[in-house]
Amino acid sequence: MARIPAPPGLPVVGNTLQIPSHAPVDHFVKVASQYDEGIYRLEIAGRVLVLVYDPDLVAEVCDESRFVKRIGPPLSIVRDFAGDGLFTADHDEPVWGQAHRILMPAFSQRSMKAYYPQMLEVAEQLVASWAGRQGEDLPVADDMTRLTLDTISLTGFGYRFQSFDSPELHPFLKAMGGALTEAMLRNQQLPLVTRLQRKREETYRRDIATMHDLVDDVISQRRAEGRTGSKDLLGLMLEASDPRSGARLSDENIRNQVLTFLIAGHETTSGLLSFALYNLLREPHTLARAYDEVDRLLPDDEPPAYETIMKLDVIPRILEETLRVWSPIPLFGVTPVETTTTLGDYALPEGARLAVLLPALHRHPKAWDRPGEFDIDRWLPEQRVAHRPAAYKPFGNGERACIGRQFALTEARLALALVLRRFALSDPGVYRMKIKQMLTLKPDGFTLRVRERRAHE
Ligand code: MNH
Repeated sequence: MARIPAPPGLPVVGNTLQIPSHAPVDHFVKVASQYDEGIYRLEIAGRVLVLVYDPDLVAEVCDESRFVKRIGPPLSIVRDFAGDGLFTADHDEPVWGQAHRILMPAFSQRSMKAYYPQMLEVAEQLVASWAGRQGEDLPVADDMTRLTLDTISLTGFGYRFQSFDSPELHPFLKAMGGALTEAMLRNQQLPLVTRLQRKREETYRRDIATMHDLVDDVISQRRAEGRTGSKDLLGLMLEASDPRSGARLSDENIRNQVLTFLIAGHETTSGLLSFALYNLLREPHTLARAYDEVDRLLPDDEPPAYETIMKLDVIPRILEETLRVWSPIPLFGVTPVETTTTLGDYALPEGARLAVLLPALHRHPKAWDRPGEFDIDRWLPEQRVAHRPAAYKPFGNGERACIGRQFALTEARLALALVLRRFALSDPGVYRMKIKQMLTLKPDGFTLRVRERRAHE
């Protein structure tokens, strides 16, 4: 048996103080570059965390008979506000399976087609907003957040944020940012220390209350409308029952799911679109191919049909390659089941939790040629078959993988297609990538400028 390599830490606090609490992943990736083994361990606030990024070891970690999703830090902290919603439920919590089975139909291809008119409505608001701000420095991540928040709330719950009507982001987003950042911080604190921070605790509780108030507003608005038979997420949650057990979701669980979807359903897609635009500005050759594609498939000013968006080929490959190079969710955690004591040749420390470290996995030289190069042709069908399945996990793994994958990709394809059909993009300064982490990753302070590609009469 081999020992898992470990950077030296200090007595009691282990590696905790080495990890900058506002940018833990940045640190994890730096350390990863020092361990070719593709695995190392850290001790954070008294717990052992094993980081894994060797593609063969990750393939083992993805075996769901040996490793499962158990909620521990930081998701146990997110559970303070997302409760037993899908993202923060344990794998053996019955309500996870019930909600999963009730909601799956809402993520079928047919459902995507049903959401499409509303996705289009919001994407057109983005384009209209940018058309009115040509030549200005546009805050990319903020505007992508407006797009994705409005899209999930309108399609999922029939609720309108109308974010493009306001120069300020909705208070929900500030509360969410505060709570997620606090969860990240607490992840590295001993519980005793957390308890001593009275002021922070107050702010944290206030942020959670702000989010819950919004959720209650979403639900009560639907109840007031008395709209029954609606097949959107909220309609299913209020009316459908689990096909296996016949169980209905409790009011408390529905609240948790609504908040879960409001957060999980926008934050990551916003990151994906922001990173995609960043990549396009740096890859003029790829950008030119994307322009060619929209000019060919969306030749006029008409709103594109769902079928047209499904025919896109270059834009989806831009999204896939963006998710390889910049995954908005940079890691996901698993726990060995009781009978699992080893990984590869390594003995797993008792009680250890594991995390698949995506930035290091997605650029691992064992799995990827020219890993640092942005190359959308890796995703051509004939090249794709050669990929190792475990070397690309932007949506997580197995039954706990992302339920919103098709939703995110449909929404992102449409938004990029509409933006590229209308605008030429340019970088006002020379933006240097600076990651902002609030559990998920986004480019911080990234702006771009647009001007119309064709004259509109
Ligand atoms: Mn999503 C789980 C990435 C968009 C709703 N999502 C996950 C996981 C990853 C992930 C990774 C697994 C986390 C874990 O193992 O702990 N999600 C993404 C990315 C995008 C994304 C990279 C966009 C790009 N997610 C979306 C959208 C929605 C959504 C859009 C909703 C409409 N995601 C979820 C939910 C879960 C999840 C809900 C939890 C699923 C479960 O465990 O049942």
